[in-house]
Amino acid sequence: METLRMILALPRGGSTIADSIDLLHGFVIGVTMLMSTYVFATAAWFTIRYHRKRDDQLTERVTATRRGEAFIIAGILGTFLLWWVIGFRQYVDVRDPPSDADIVYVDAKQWMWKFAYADGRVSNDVLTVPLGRPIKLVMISRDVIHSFYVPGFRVKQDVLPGRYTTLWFEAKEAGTYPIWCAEYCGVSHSAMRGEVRVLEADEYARWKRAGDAKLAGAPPCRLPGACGEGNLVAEGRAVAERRQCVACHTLDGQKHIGPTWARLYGSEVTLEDGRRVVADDAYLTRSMMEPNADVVAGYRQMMPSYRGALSAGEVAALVELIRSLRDAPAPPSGIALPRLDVTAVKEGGAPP
Ligand code: HEC
Ligand SMILES: [Cu+2]
Repeated sequence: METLRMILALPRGGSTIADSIDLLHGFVIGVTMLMSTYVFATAAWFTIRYHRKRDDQLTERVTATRRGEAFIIAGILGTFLLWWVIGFRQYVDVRDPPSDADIVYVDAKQWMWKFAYADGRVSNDVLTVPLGRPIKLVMISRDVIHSFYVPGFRVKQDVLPGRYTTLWFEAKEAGTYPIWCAEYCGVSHSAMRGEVRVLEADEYARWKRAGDAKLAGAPPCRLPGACGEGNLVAEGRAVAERRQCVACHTLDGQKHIGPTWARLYGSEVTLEDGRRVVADDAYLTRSMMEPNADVVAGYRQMMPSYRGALSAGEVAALVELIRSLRDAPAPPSGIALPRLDVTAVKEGGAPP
């Protein structure tokens, strides 16, 4: 396996899925090489064995037995199906992030990667993550299609303008792993590089503390309950106020013009057309950008579209806020709680 990795010039596999991906990769290459060697050897042998010796010589009639044919068909089909079974299981692993993964928001643009962490930290081109923790990236592009590729982790995902895609990995070895953009995206495409820095737990804690000192200078949380939850959540509350989301949505579980955000994240939502969808990051962002696409059952379509109106950072903050409310306690029934900011918004009015 190690030799094959060297021949193919692959970097060491630093993520939990890397070894199984390499194993399938090696298996496919091994079988293909073996089969092509067999085909070429047979061709060479036939060339010698059935070489025409006289001008009027006719080739012998060669027939295969039924059993031989069945064996070959079953063998080839079986091999392909085996690849598929292994590959499908890996695909499910790669596509399905663990539910406790830490989320990092990725904003790609010509020609850099911007990372926003749940606690309010941001960084350019360098993604710092702890060792042995699943990390889920929620990614969007500001301009053209990019592709987030970390060869050392054996993961790659297109990053599209106007649509959120996700990718997850868990590093199993500390170190730095190069990030490449794997989709030609303009003049400096080849310079669109970054790196993932994987730190051991104590080093990561030190890195976080250094960042906290810097974040201490950030504006304090203005809303009750936001303090101590991490700054992106506080930021989300500020954005929800500023953008008047709270004119229609509550954070405390009460129904208003729109559905409440409490316990929304990860729940199953029934839509007007009968579909049931899970409220994940992609659904939430789509709800903001294309509110007409998934209208929640029991509500009128009156939410304005925020496409182009919200920056990627604001969207990340809003999603993080909604995520922080997933375990919010049920509201005391029948008692109207004071709401954050009740501002009358014209029906279907444009966002301020
Ligand atoms: C004019 C009132 C109004 C405003 C302002 C508004 N929304 Fe909505 N929103 C709604 C209504 C009504 C629905 C339910 C119908 C639908 O899905 O379109 C909804 C649905 C949603 C959903 C899906 C909720 C679910 O239960 O599945 C999300 C997420 C959402 N809004 C986020 C936002 C964000 C973020 C903002 C501010 C940037 C915002 N909304 C501003 C009225 C509003
Ligand atoms: Cu790119």
